[in-house]
Amino acid sequence: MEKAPGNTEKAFGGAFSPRVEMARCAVRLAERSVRRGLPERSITIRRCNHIRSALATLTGGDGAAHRPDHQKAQPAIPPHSANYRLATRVGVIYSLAMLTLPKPEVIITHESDLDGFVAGLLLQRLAKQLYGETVPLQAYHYNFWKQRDLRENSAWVTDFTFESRMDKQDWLVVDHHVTEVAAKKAHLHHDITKSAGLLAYELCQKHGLATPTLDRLVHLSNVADLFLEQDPDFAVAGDYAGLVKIYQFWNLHSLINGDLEKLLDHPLLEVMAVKRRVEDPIGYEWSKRNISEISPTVGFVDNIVGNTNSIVHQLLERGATKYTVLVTLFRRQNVIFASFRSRNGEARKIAEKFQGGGHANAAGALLPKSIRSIDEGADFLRQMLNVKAEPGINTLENLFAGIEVGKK
Ligand SMILES: [Mn+2]
Repeated sequence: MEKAPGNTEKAFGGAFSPRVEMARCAVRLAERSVRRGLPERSITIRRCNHIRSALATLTGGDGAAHRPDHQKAQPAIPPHSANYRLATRVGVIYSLAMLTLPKPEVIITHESDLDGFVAGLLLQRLAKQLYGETVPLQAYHYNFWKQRDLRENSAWVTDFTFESRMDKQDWLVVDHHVTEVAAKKAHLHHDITKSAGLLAYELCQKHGLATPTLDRLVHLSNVADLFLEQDPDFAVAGDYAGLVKIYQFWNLHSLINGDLEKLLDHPLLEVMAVKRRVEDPIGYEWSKRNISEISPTVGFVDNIVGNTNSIVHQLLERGATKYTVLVTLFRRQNVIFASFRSRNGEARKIAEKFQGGGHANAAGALLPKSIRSIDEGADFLRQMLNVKAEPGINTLENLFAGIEVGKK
């Protein structure tokens, strides 16, 4: 039986759900803040999240599923409707929260993958749009980032886990890693269901920087970063992600001259597609026969050809190994980099023992500089992960810290 629409239902186009209810509350909250003349900065992370959800609902993001089919093709919200005015109002408030930030002294991103690459370049473009200047971009691997002193008064950080040391006034953090820390001073644009690139792009979209080319690139990067295997673009997305792995962050940046659009349909993707078709099956078969024990649960996958990421993923998915965490090693600028993968959430825990980080099932760490080769790297991992508790050496972390100090 049809229920007569109440005021709320009228205001939100007849759709009614807990989400719409939340959106309505968020709109009230935001409007109240503005009426009271509260500074925009007082719109905290929690409110920002509510507002973002409210916007998604009002602009038909999630509400679309509840609408009858014949309405789906229509614009999400008709201009001049109550919804349109509310959406505009909320959008403006959200933008104001951004505009109260001073120009960042630096934009910092994660060096090791396409997501960091896309997110960093998008934020740089957003800063250019807002402040008319090119803000320098810096990229770090986890280990260096953890040691970096956060001296800037204002900065934007993306694709790094939010930590309390980053909770600074005039700092914006755009990230998707799980965090226990709530932002009290910093602006945090956070959602674990989206890649950092997509979150950065959402901010760009609010400032009129969306283009069909960027839509496509951000989609591909998102599919690759979140490993959305059901997406029809999954294989191609992997080719894009491979570009950063094969050619590396700053080389790729130079090749496209920092112009993200040039990445779309770049001729090097042809190389990536051939590598995927020819190298990956050969690499999978070879690696499957070359897994060695690091600890009872961690296996080291040797890899001589093919996309390591996809080979390791397939080894885990197909249950081709008894190990629950697989580690691969590769050299970057004379440092050995360890990449950990799992399906049971153990990968990050292992990476953290080596001062690294990342996602629960996909994490990485740089090994100490004294480790010169892949073989030494495997031995080092073996030693560190098989340390028996001895008096004086309480934890693996202490042992690792000892090695770092020893170098100085
Ligand atoms: Mn990421």
